Amino acid sequence: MKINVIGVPLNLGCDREGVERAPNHLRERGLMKLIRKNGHRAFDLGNLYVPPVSEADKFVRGQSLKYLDAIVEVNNNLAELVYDTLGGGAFPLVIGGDHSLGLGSASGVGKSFDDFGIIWLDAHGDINTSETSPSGNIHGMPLSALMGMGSEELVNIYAPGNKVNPQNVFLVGTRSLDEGEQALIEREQLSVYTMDTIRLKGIGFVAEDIKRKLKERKIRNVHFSIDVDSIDPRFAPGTGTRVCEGLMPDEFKDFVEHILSTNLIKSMDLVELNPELDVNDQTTNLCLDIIDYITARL
Ligand code: 4U7
Ligand code: MN
Ligand code: MN
Ligand code: MN
Repeated sequence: MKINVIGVPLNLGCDREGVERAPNHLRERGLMKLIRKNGHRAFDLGNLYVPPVSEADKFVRGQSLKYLDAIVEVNNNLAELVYDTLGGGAFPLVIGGDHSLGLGSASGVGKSFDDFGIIWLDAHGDINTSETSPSGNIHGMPLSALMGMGSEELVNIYAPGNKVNPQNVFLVGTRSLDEGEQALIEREQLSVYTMDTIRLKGIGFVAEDIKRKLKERKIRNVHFSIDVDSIDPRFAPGTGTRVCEGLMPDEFKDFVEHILSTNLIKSMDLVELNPELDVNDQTTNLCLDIIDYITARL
């Protein structure tokens, strides 16, 4: 398979330094060699340009969202690059950076296919809106905007309106939801597999349940967005928004195995690795191990 690696050194969505260094850090630790070892033709498309910002850009036009203009700009470019990659028959592997990049990558996927689903593996829901967000950080809002909710400027990135049908969105590993996010889940009847559900029924059951729903809804294309904070912080301390009681690395792999076996996964994000917060490169090594595990199954 042809795999295009796209680095997105973006930290404006989490408003904290360190995550922007992850794409180069992973490259320096042998990212491309690892993918090629698994038999792929891998191309490094480099890092997307992130415009410099000042404190004055933090809240523009009275917005409560931080660095809105720069984040819209980066995601618009990312969407086009993902769309071109899919059009060229390649698999986009998007390396963050913070999770606000999910807006661009999934929007690019949305333009490529009539119908697609999203699996969002994350400790958080990332479905806040400008009204419900306790932080103003856009990395907590991408999934709601992709479903057409929240700030118009986020909803209309790359193409006007919502990109994905809420019925085709699957949240997995969830264990930290804000009040407004819980209300949205109930209102939209979202498919959410919390850590409680995973502990109760097992990760294999959860994966099979998602596969069944994808089949039922005749979804042929899925974007897989992986936030490293889905994994328990004992194994992945190098991330900005740690939440305890997360996935064990083996559960993570088990899930990936089930989901990749469908051949429905057409693109992927790996986000929120912060090398500055890491302990002896433990999270970096885990990310490399994850990429190895995944690309061996693509
Ligand atoms: B991540 C948070 F309030 N919900 O909106 C928010 F807890 O991409 C965290 O999943 C968001 O890491 C985390 O700021 C976003 C907070
Ligand atoms: Mn996230
Ligand atoms: Mn998260
Ligand atoms: Mn985070």
